[in-house]
Amino acid sequence: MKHVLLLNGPNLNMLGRRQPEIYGAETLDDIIAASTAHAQTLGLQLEARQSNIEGELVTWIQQARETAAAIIINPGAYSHTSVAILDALNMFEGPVMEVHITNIHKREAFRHHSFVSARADGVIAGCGTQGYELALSRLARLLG
Ligand code: DHK
Repeated sequence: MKHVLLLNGPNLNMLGRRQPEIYGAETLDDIIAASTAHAQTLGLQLEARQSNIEGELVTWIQQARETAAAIIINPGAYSHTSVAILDALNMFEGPVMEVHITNIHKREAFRHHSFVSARADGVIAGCGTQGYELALSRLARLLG
């Protein structure tokens, strides 16, 4: 089974309690459970991690070079600031899908640019938490 690393960045551990009118009522645990089930139907094995710390995300991406066939990442606010996460992803050889729960292009101007998009093979924004399942379906296709 191909291994997919699902990374969520800062404040996404607060989903369900964090501005639910913007981010929805589902918790990160709900998302991970639904994503794990969907991954199984696609013949993929999912490993989910979340951190509020940029360097921790960078380290996990570096380690994924040895352990994962693909990465799904919602970098949270680091999307808009982190060259370090972009650099780490540029060292990863498999497909990368970038997910944003909200449509970042419909929000404040500072959310319109994502450094990660310069590396991502696909970007899903504004599909709510379903975006994670869409990303998995795309990866199943890309991984063949
Ligand atoms: C999540 C965040 O935490 C924000 O900082 C981004 C993204 C948008 C999301 O839509 O999932 O700007």
